[in-house]
Amino acid sequence: MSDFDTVRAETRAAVEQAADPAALEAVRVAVLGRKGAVTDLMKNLATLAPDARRAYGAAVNALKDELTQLIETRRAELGDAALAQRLTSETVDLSLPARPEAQGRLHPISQTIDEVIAIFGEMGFSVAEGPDIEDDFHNFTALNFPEGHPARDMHDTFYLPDAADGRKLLLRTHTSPVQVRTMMNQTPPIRVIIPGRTYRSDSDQTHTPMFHQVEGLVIDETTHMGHLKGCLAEFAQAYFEVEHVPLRFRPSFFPFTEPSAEVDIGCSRKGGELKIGAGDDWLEILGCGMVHPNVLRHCGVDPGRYQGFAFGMGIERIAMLKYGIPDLRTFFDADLRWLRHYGFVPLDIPSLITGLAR
Ligand code: 2U9
Repeated sequence: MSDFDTVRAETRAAVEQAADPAALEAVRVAVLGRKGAVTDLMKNLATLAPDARRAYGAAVNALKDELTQLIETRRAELGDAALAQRLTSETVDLSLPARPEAQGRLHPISQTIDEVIAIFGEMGFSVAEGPDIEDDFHNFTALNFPEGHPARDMHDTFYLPDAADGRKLLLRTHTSPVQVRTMMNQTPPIRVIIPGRTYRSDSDQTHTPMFHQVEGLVIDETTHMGHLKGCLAEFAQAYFEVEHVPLRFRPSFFPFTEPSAEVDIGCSRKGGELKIGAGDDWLEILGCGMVHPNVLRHCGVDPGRYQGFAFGMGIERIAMLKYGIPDLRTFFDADLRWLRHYGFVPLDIPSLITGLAR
């Protein structure tokens, strides 16, 4: 066997045996490096007769190219194999949280608002917002509160100094002025909910000067009380996460709706435990009604063509019922131990598909 054949055969064997890129690199150095086998062959050139040198040199170069090719092919194979191995051994679980569980907690008010938005959002409602500082037109007059109505009284409403243009300014006592603004700025059909802060000069065990409401408004040409009832039934079932919730509509009065009703849901209070959706007891959760024609007129909506329903509920109240929070005033204590107990993990975003709350 010629030296060429020996180098070729030994290199082939070594390349085949090289199990990883480092071993292959060692083979390359041993064969093609400065002190390698091919370089050694080249050194024989000096011992040859001048006319034999050309053929010999060409043969060494051909061998060098051949072995280089061999090594590079093997290098590519090893790379592919390493990648395939990583792809099968390393898996990425895309359902894992991106970060360790957050330390902070969402306040039950924020959580409840997010849940309400998820439910009405699924029914096609948009969320509208408006200012906390209002004027008496949007908060009272447009809503059919007569002059001298007790709700306008200093005792219930936080008034601010009058605006430069003479408007009476106040902290909104309900989120209803946002529906007024929505009707004045949009044309029906309208489907909005308005979650937000409201203010009343009232403070005792069951009232705080600032509290949260969510109100809803639907205006269209043929909207009727059947739609109102279906919408609220759908909401109650989704929010309290029970198959069926009995609803009871009790006649009531609000200046801005006619007819008006207060809505109770069926529950049981056996053994001191509140169960929603079963039993023979009732629990008030919200107020509602058909929007009063005077309100539509004030908001630039033709009551001869359009009608609609509205509803309102207290966020604290529905949060207390769902999450068993016994005392309203603890919502506003900024007590971190309370928040750790009743709060929610920020990235568990409520949706009807993944669930409202964990
Ligand atoms: C417009 C027309 C009608 C909103 C409504 C209620 C009934 C209601 C209370 C629930 C508990 C307030 O937080 S609470 O004290 N709300 O009973 N709210 S109908 O009706 C509107 C609103 C805006 C233009």
